[in-house]
Amino acid sequence: MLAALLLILAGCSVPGSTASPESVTIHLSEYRLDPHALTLGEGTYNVAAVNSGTISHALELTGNGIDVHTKDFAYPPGHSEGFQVTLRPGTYQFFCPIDGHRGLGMQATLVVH
Ligand SMILES: [Cu+2]
Repeated sequence: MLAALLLILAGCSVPGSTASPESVTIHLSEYRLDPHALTLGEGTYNVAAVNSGTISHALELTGNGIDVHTKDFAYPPGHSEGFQVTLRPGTYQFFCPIDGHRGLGMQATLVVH
């Protein structure tokens, strides 16, 4: 049973697979995003934003005609929100939309090719 589950999970991350979206996890803390630079292939992704910090944060992704964000523009430590996004080749920016947090370092560059 466990082996079968692992096979299913592995199948989801095969490059070029169109069966289901791949997952990307971003950790939010004061005042950074981890990872702070990402490179992905084009496709549809489930982005999870985990608040690993000690104050409220959120996540927004803009660029290449896209502007998506977590349901809440601020959610507390220990909580996770996310969104699904279809990415075409180009350059995007992840950032925390809370006033001032982006300037303090809560941003990340995403390159899609
Ligand atoms: Cu923040």
